[in-house]
Amino acid sequence: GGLRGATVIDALDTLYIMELEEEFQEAKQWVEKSFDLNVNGEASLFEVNIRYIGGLLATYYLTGEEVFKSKALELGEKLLPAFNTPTGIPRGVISLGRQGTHPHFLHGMSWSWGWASAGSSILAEFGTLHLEFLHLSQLSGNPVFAEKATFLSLSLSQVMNIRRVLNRVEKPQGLYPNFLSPVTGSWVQHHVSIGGLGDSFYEYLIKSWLMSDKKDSEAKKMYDDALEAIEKHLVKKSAGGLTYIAEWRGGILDHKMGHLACFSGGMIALGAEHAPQDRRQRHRELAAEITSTCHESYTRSDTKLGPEAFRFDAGSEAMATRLSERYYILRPEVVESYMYLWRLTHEPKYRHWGWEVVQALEKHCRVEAGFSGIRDVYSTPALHDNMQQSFFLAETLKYLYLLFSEDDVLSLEDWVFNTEAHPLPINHTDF
Ligand code: DMJ
Repeated sequence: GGLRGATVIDALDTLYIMELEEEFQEAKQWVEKSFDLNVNGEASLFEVNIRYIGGLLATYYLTGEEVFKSKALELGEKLLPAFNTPTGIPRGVISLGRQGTHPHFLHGMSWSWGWASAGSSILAEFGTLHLEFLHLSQLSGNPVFAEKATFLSLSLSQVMNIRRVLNRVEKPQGLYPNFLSPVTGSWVQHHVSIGGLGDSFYEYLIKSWLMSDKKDSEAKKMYDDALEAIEKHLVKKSAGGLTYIAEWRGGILDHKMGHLACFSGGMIALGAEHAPQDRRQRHRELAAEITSTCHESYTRSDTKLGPEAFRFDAGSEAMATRLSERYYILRPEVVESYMYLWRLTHEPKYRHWGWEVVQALEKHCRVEAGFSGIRDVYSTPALHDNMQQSFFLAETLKYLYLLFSEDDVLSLEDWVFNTEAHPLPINHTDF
């Protein structure tokens, strides 16, 4: 059961941007003829939103072809039952099949991840809906979709409600913990991370403001305040002079940075351009330092690819210390930061660093059928895991391509990238 074709949908806009016309047509035909939304099984609200809806919306905006819009709207409807909770904070998992006979499927089922503490919802999941849901809601206003309009306008109120809950709840030291109860609206555990479980929540605050053409000042304030708390409590410098962002567990620091957290170099650089004068230079430097630390995590490995997590303790700097953290699954975050830093500074080192990654991918990850993750970045010849994650085509290759393109290819003035690197247009006119 479940949705199929994640790689096809995630790759659509990359194929289009790279002008791979034949492959794009083949993928489009698959969407038209074989992408079946009436399936049973369960799905992650977050993943469906960032990969499928994000991919379809971006491809619609790039090509203007209706099929991508209508599939995005249809899928959007299927996600709404997840919001049926006492607080309106959605749960992480939804069942895709129609439940009961209600025409609007509002009685669909949703539940929390079994691994998330005490039935909680994850900050990076319910906090990463805003960009896509705003576009869904805007598109559903089109008369062609009149029938769906009232239903889909719910998408706007749902994400605004999430923001209300987050604004109201007390933040320990101004920080946002990763687990929130969808029943009570309070935090379930005090684990704070700019990497996994927290990451894209922060990203969507600054990007919501940018996508609104700088009108959504509430999102901007939340971003500025959150970054201030992060700077104060989580940003550290190692003995060897590397800046990193630690994790926080009930007040105790874990001196670890996940590969996922490496997106923050790009995010902070992007935000710095719009930071209050007194912080602008500091944020630019912080972004550059974090990106350089993430680059170190790559250069210190034998494959020149970075581990899933690296630490700054027990004499280690920017290296994985646990066997279980040595793998690389073709993740994009480091090249994502190179792309932003290149576009914003034009310092050639970012292109050099990106080229090192291209070479390492060719050398260690290329296999007959595509590219594969590797099990240990510190050992050669690399052992393949035989998986090509869909974000490799959606993000890693797209960001590398943009790193070596002119600035007007998906200009940062006109587009924001969702957390899966799908470009969504900035609203230069009012919604
Ligand atoms: C992607 O699906 C998205 O970037 C998400 O925000 C985090 N994880 C992966 C890539 O590593």
